[in-house]
Amino acid sequence: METLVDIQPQINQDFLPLKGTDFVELYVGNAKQAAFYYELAFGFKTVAYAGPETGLKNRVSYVLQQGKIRLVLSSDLKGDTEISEHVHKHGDGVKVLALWVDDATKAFEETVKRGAEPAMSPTVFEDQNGKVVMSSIKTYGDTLHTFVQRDAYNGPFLPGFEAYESKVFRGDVGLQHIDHCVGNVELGEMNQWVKFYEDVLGFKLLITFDDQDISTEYSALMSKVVSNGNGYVKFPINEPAEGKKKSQIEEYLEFYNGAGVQHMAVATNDILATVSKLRANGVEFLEVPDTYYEDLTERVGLIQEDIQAIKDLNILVDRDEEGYLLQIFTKPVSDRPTLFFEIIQRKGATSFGKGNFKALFEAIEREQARRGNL
Ligand code: TYF
Ligand code: FE
Repeated sequence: METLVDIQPQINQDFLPLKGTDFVELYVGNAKQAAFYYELAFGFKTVAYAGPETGLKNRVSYVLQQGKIRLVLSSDLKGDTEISEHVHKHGDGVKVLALWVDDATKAFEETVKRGAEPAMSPTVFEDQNGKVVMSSIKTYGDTLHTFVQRDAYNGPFLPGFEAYESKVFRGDVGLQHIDHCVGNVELGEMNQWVKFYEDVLGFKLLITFDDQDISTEYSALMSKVVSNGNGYVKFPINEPAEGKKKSQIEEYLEFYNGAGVQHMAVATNDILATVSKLRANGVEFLEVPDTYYEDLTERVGLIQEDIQAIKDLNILVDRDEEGYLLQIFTKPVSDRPTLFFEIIQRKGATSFGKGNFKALFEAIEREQARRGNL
């Protein structure tokens, strides 16, 4: 006889089980140079390539890896692809947040049945290394979620890509995996995107930050974090809120020409080593004033790291009920004030650094003011 306990897991069965983030694809103006930057500055290594040499007529992609993180950098070759249109409108930016699944056909059918707008119906890609099934749905702005089913594939990335010997790589910086990817959406649209992740992808609302939590003297934003069932995939969604001056989210929306990925948070096991290497490589970070560190111990209690080293590298610290976290934010990685990176090390904490919002947003606003956009 089946008891309620036995059938419960079936009733609650996740209709979209995710194994993690498969890759993040950026459409960029010059993938060759962008690959050089992500190798030498951020410690990624180019491992696969597709382009004219492999049979692609009008586009090129470099696949870079560090830890479990895979970045794909794609460019147009002739000005006649959706890539050049995307780059013209948005500048360099994230096109695809790809999700690793066991069944890309079912992922497509279940999400489209629940209201997702299709971008690519399930398609089999094959080469000598096996086969991959992929499908895509649309999310905010021009961004896509691509479902990747790769259990029958054993090649360097995807069918059509060949292994690439990097001549540029000079060592990693200890980045391990993607912690979360944040989207900025238009004023008033945050809740409908949260509902999209809840209804269409079966995500759960994890945390809400209202404008009281995060308004500074100048600008404000609201943010809600959604997570999938196993917590491997977390997507905070930001929208601008009324402030005294222009919100950092409005600045993003103006320069990106709409909604898109604002930051990718990448995790390390040793943030002191990682940030030292990134700084030595020339990566620029937001700076908080020395006063941030004056009451640090009172605010977060004892931490294992040397406070002086944390301060020298300008790393931020926050604590929640479960532990603490260390984080730091790069300046935008393109000329447009759009995409940036967060480096994060979690020591038990599962939150997003709310205790740092004021210092962080004031640092962002100093940069906004320097750009004349405040
Ligand atoms: O992902 C988060 O929620 C934190 C905080 O413009 C944050 O990293 C939120 C908005 C923002 C920068 C950081
Ligand atoms: Fe973040």
